[in-house]
Amino acid sequence: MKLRRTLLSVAAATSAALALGLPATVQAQNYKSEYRMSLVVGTAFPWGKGGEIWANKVREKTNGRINIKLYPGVSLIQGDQTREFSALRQGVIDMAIGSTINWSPQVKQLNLFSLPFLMPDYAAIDALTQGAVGKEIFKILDKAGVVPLAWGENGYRELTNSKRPVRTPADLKGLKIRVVGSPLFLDTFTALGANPTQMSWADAQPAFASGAVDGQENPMSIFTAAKLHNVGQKNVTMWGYVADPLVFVVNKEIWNSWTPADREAVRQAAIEAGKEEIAIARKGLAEPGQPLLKDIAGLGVNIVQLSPAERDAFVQATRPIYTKWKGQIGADLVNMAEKAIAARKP
Ligand code: X2X
Repeated sequence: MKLRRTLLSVAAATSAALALGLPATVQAQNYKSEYRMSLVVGTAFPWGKGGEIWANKVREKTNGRINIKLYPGVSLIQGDQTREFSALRQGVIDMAIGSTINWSPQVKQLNLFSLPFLMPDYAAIDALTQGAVGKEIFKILDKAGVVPLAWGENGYRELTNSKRPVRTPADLKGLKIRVVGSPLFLDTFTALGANPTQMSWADAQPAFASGAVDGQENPMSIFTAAKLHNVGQKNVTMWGYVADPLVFVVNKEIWNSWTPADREAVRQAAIEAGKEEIAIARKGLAEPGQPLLKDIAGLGVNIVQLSPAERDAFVQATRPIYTKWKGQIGADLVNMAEKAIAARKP
């Protein structure tokens, strides 16, 4: 009886607070003491730094009402990054900064960014994420059951291996290459004559160390922070074949449990953190001379820069895969992306 009366009075106080527009602290009693943010990698990486920046900004802007803890290594789902989107939808994860690659098994349109050689430069990525294509993808994510707030970036995924310099598709022949996520990657590497094998990031690192796989593809910011040169990855080919943007999202129920003012604070924090994260991810790579590559070469890594003709051989070899997947992703969306890229400003 006593409990019931307490509950009733709490309910009465809450509705009175809502009606009167009382300070959010009164409503904050429905809030969780901690919200769980999923990430594949930690704060040594631009991606994880983005998570830290987002969490700090949210804490500041909500006066501590929304308190976020980072779970790197996709530890809430035992490292299985391709299950992250489902876990977000189900509420196992409250919020995340996720790669388009890891969510593409559930949201097929996200394969757009993994179409080989769609985006020739950083301006092309921006033309997609910051334009109509980005808005369309957010609509799709919203329909799929999460609240998308902002874009970040993992980066251009370059090819590395322990065996030999790769300058032509023929050089890739027979190399065992670890890939993530989507069957599109299996198709791309098979078309190039390699022997692709799908595994999580958690499983990949020991596999490089033991030599169970020869190579992989990841942004150079991941290469340096994970010290892949120490696990045999001594050959890098700068081919910029795909880039994976990151998306800042919140679970729908969690989102709806917050006051409108707090939702706006979380959204603003995500937009600001996304911009900062993109700048960190591009550091040393987007500026002339790409100073990060000099640092990497200094570690005894051989970096292959392709001539336009050499790069074109990879483009041609993967063209049938591009065409096949254009149909699977949706020709309208891919056409929209191609047009946005053709019209991009440098
Ligand atoms: O697993 C990868 O390769 C990584 C870390 O880049 C992603 O999560 C897409």
